[in-house]
Order: sequence, then structure tokens, then C-alpha cells
Amino acid sequence: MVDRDAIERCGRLLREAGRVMATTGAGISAESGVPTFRGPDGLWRRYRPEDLATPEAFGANPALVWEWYRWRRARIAEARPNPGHDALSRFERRWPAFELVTQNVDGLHHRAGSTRVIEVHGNIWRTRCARRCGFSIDESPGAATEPVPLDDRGLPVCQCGGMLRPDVTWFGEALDAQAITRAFALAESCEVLLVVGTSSLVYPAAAVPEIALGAGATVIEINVDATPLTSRADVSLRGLAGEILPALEGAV
Ligand code: BV8
Ligand code: ZN
Repeated sequence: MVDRDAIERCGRLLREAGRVMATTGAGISAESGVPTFRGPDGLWRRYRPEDLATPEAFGANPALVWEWYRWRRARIAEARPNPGHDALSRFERRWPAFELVTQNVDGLHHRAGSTRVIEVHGNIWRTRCARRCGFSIDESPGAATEPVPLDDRGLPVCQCGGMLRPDVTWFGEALDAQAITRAFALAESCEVLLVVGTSSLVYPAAAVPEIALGAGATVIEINVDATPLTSRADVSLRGLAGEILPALEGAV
């Protein structure tokens, strides 16, 4: 059950704030049916990150990596934004400077209507050249994209002859410099940071709340479980993002 007093307290903090931002992880998409990475039905439970989400894994077994991403795309295509995504999209109207950093690659914040979203780990629907020749396509459902040629293994190949891969950031890969720099700058200048549905384990994205805390912002964590951030957050609201975010919206 949501802690009403804590919600009211956070409502007051948010009401008095001018610059509010959020950072989200897989937990905000869990209620949309998109598996998280480390939860009981976590993606990684069945697969080890090292086996699938690294450039080495793709080099060694591109068919397995594409099979996993194609499975995830199918799951995400069936998913719909949930009340947590919807509430965050309305925060853009409540705070004109509101911006949202997400580690998620599922695109559900955009589908909920959020327009100021920084995808620090890329987007599962974009496919790009593994050689970075510049070729990139949108393969989201309904995108008017020409089908790409497949090799004899059924894997997409680039016009330059290289392989095509999901345009996401794998372990051991540098994040998009513009995205992470923007995320850190927002964390440096916000008054309140909402940290929603992330285990706060993966860096450099997990540094966003640390930067906000260091800059004197109020950090409100929303999570069904405790995380390494919990003890340092100003408030940690225990519960479902899809319930807590609308309750917070109502308390502002
Ligand atoms: C980098 C995109 C350097 C792909 C992801 C050794 C070797 C190499 C690197 C490292 C290493 N040791 C450390 C590192 C750094 C590494 C790292 O941090 N590793 C961790 C594991 C220790 N980081 C990197 O490799 C990064 N790159 O460091 O590059 C560099 C620099 C210059 C030049 C070259 C290299 C890249 C990291 C990005 C990896 N890509 N995803 C894809 O999605 O397929 S990571 C993936 O997992 C997510 O994007 C996310 O970032 C991360 C964590 O997942 P969460 O989103 O937090 O989800 P999780 O399941 O963990 O947690 C869900 C939470 O929600 C839980 O707390 C749960 O309780 C809660 N929850 C569940 N349901 C709900 C809920 N809460 C509320 N409501 C609910 N309903
Ligand atoms: Zn290419």
C-alpha cells in the first residue's frame, strides 16, 4: 500500500520545486509486461549479460543476440505505456523544464507522450551498422522502412557489407556522449530528482542520482525494493511506479 504521509511530503517538495527531473529503469516498464533485467522474471535470469549484451557476444554469436533482441522487440510491441509512464508524460506540462533520462530502450516513454526524453542506452527499435558507416533505420512497428537484405543466416546486413545491430549501448561500450553529458548536466542543476524503477547498479547511468545528491538536490526513489541508492536518497517510496507516480501527481 502506498505510504500517504510520504506521498504528501514528496508532494510538498515537488510543489515548491522549479526544476524537476526523473531517471527511469526497467522497473517502470515492468507493469507494462516488459521483463526487467534483475527481477524474478528478469531478462538476465535466463541469460547472462556477458552472453548477450556485449560487442564480443555479438561478434561471437550474432544470431543468438539478434534472436534475443527480436524476442524483446516482440514483447515490447505488445506492451502499452502504464500509468507510471503516463504520469511522467504529464509532468512535462507541470514543470516546463522537466526532462526524463531513461536507461530503457523500449521507447515506452515516447509512446506515453513524453517529448523530452534522453535515452542514454539507445533504442531497441533503431538498427544501425555495426561498422558505424552511418547507416541506421527505424524498425519500430508501423515505420515505413524498406526491408534490409539478410545474409544466409537470416541476419540483416548493411549496404557497406558490415553487419547490422540493434542501436543500443552494450556492456563495455561508451554511452552516446551527448546523451550522458546532458543527463549529468540536468542532475547537476535540478532541485528534485525522481529515480524510478532502477537497481542503480549500472554505470555511468547510476551516477545521475549521485551527481544530483552531490549538487544538493532532493532525491526521491520509487522502487518495489531497496537498492544501493536507498540509504542515500532523501525519500525512498516503496511500491509500484504505476501507483506511486499518479499518487505523487495528485499530491502536487
Ligand atoms: C561503460 C542497454 C566504458 C542494452 C544496458 C566490466 C567490464 C566492462 C564494463 C564494466 C565492468 N564493470 C563495470 C563496468 C561498467 C558497466 C557496469 O556498470 N556494469 C555493472 C553491471 C557493474 N557499464 C558499462 O559497461 C557501460 N559502459 O562503462 O563503458 C567505456 C568508456 C569509454 C570507452 C569504452 C567503454 C554501458 C552500460 C550499458 C549496458 N546496457 N542496456 C539493452 O537493454 O539490451 S544495461 C541495462 O541494465 C539497462 O539499460 C539498465 O541500465 C541496466 C540496469 O537495469 P535497470 O534498468 O536498473 O533494471 P533492473 O532489472 O536492474 O532493476 C529494475 C528495478 O526496478 C529493480 O530495482 C526493481 O526492484 C524495480 N522494479 C521492478 N518492478 C517495479 C520496480 N520499481 C517500481 N515499480 C515496479 N513495478
Ligand atoms: Zn554499414
